Amino acid sequence: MASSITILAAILVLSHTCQAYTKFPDGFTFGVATAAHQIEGAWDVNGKSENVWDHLTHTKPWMVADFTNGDIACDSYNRYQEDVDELDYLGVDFYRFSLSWSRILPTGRIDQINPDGIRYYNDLLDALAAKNIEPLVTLFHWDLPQSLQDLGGWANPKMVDYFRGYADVCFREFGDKIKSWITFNEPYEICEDAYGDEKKAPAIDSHGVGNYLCSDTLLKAHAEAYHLYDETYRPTQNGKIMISINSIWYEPKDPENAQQVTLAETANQFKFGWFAHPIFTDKGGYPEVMVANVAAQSEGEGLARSRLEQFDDYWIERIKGTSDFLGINHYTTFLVTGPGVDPTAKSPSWLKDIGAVTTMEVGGDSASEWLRVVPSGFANLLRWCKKSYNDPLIYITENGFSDRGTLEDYGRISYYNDYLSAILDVINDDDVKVLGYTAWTLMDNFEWRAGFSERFGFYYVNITDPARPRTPKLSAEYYKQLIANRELPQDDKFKAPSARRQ
Ligand code: PNW
Repeated sequence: MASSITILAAILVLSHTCQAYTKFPDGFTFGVATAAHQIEGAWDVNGKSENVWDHLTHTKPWMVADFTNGDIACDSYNRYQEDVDELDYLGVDFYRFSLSWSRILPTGRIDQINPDGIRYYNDLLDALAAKNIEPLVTLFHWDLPQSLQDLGGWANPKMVDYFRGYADVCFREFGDKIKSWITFNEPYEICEDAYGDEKKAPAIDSHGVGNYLCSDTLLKAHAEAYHLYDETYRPTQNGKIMISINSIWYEPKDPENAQQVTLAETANQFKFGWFAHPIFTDKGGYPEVMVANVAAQSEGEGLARSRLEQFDDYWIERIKGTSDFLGINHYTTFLVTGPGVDPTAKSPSWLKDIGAVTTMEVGGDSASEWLRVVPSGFANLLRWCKKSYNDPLIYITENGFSDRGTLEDYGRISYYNDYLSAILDVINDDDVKVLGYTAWTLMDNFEWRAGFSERFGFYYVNITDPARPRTPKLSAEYYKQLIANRELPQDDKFKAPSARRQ
């Protein structure tokens, strides 16, 4: 008897571990994402002013790997109908794109509204509506008007008012057509990469200082835009508004090593928690370990105050709860190997403040140095978000894979398949509430400082041809079939020839 129970239990465990879910729940939605500066081009056309990426790429062209820029990009300003036709071909439920602040408000402020900017986005929104594609619209995807950067950009507290003004114009002009808004795309990348480092424009590199000034302003600006929408526009427009936070998920290299486990948690608090803790926890404010570490480091540097200013009670309350969903952008996982200062860390810096050494030696590779293929890390991140943030409703607002631009992109298909399978696992086994998924990206586009050398698209874009022809890759067929059937495609044709059944 005992042995038959053991056998039964073994069979159950075995069937459970072997089980791969393939079917998405009813109501789960699929989309693709882009961002204005990465696709639109027309950088100085019809009233648009210079943004920080125009400025960086024009004044320091060597800062982009292949010396390309966003001047023309995919020419979506002129070819948006082609974009919509491609979206229609894929069969997506929604399209995530961003608005160009400097196209709508050339001074950055509300004193001057550019009618052509309003027209352009209305045309795009009408073209989407004609195909029944829902817009999911990001207010800020990194392309700050240069005039506002000249005043200090996100390190200037006045930006709270400027952002609120810009959001107000967008809600008023487009709110009848847009029911889903994202305030900021990836605050970590904005604050750390652009103000604490020079990985993104405006490349201020005020490590350990500018990054924390930025987060203070950005979180307040986010909260003000949320409350403005909630109080003034939601009653008539009935939409939703959220923030999209990027995570590199950190795991201990050795899960049995208690110190590595603790340090991985610290790293996740510094990365995801920096922006999620103030918004999605009951307590609010920055994560405790972050407050403590930066205070200790600052003291060691002989400073009278911490480089990380804490929010006062007013702002803690004002920021808490200001996102209808948790938007997650996720690509990759790093491993924590031990305590200490990462060899690449500047002093002072966010990285040094963490106090952990990490390695990217995990999973398969991509064309992007930072992007390792670790689907299990995605599942762990999602479980951690459920636990850490009161079981939030989650949208995956970006996920994707880079190569150098092949049409038979088996690496991309296998990445999507394995990361989507990780989502199905946590939905089914852990009741994580993931409601929708956004693939990055519709077509190869201006990949910031990597230019066009790293390609993430479902469509290949030939940037040497002025017509910017777009060609669907095999992954486009994969995603189309996935969306049509709401199920992970099993066909052999989507597997690399070496992985096919004989
Ligand atoms: C995102 N990471 O950036 C951006 O939102 C997109 O504009 C960009 O094109 C896309 O991902 C691909 O890079 C990220 O280090 C930057 O984990 C860095 C990371 C993730 C996303």
